[in-house]
Parts: sequence; C-alpha cells; structure tokens
Amino acid sequence: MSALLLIDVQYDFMKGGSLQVDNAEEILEPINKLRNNRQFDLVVLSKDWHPQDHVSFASNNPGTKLFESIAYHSGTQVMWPDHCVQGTHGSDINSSLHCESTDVIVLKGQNKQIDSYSAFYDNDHKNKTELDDVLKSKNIKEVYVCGLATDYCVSYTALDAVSAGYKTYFLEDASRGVAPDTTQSQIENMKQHNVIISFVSVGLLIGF
Ligand code: VGL
Ligand code: ZN
Repeated sequence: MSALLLIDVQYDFMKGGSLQVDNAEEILEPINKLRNNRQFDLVVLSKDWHPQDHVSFASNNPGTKLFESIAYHSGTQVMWPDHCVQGTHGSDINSSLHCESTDVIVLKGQNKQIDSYSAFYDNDHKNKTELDDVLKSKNIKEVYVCGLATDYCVSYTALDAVSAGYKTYFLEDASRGVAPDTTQSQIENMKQHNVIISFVSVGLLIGF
C-alpha cells in the first residue's frame, strides 16, 4: 500500500504569504496531475499549525533578527516570520490543490515551546503526531513526500519516514525550498539516508 504525503501546501508559504517560498505555486500542477493519474491508497495533507505565541516566531523572541538561528534547548531554532497561525487564511491549504474528502489532515507545530518541521515528530523527537499510526492502520509500506519546503518540513518528514521503516520517495519537481544552499544540502542528506529522489514527470512517463 502506498501513500502520498503533501506537506504544508499552505498560503503562507506561497506568493503573497508571510514566509513565501520562491516559485511555490509551480508545485500545484504536478501534484494535481499525479493525483489524476495514479491512485494512492491514502493521501495525507500536513498543515503547519502554530499558536500566535509560538517559539519559532522572531516576534516572540525580542532582540532576535528574522531568519537567524538561535541556540535552543532542542538544538537550534530559526527565527521565522509569523506564519501559519491557527485559523488564519495563511494557514489554509491552497484552494487550487486537488483535495478529496477522504484525505487525512495532520496538524503539526501546535506546541508553542517546540517547532515541528517533520509531520511525524516535534524537532526534539519527543512527541509524535498521529501520522505513523494512520499509515500503519492502512498498512502503508511506501510513501511519496513532496510540498513545502524542501529544506525544512519536506526533508525532515522524508527522513523520519525512512527511520520509521517506510520505503520513501522525495518528489523533487513537486517541492520547492526556502533557500538554494540548504535545499541542495538537504537533498544530499536525503540521498545519503536512502530516500529515493524522484520526479512526478518521470513517474507519469515510466512509473515510479
Ligand atoms: C516550514 C519553516 C517554518 C515548512 C514550517 O513547512 O517547511 N518551514 N515552518
Ligand atoms: Zn512553521
């Protein structure tokens, strides 16, 4: 059984959003094409879902600068602009993404004290979301991961998927990153950890 994991395809990560990722809109067409052409046993949509007082917002850490990394008990924490605040338009999934009523939504980043890039775990790996249980309950063995952003939530999710024992594909043309250097290094990191790097365009032509 296989699942498609669509990571954080939310307005705040796209054009006009508070943490916009370059060319993020370009992922909508390949993802929608993929869904029209291949039946997955399960489709999961993750949503970054922060309280307004979340630790990852520079606005909640006086004296810090946007995008700098600060030392934190769980490692380092990047100071992000306010984004994906629960219930705001920016936290909504882009309405051009083809969704179905059977899709499962997984929320992450709800604990104000710790960030959660992966859709499986908080960054300190102490608390998990329901994602692994949902996948196990449907007997999923293979996951295809894509969305926003490659260098953060997408790669962290793919790396946790490998650790949890899933055969894991990263779909590069259905993902975009925050910055070119971290995007490249995280793609290398995924390769080294047995994530299979693939493309929707290839999957549609010859199959994955
Ligand atoms: C993300 C930075 C902060 C992501 C979420 O979805 O990749 N990046 N929060
Ligand atoms: Zn976030």
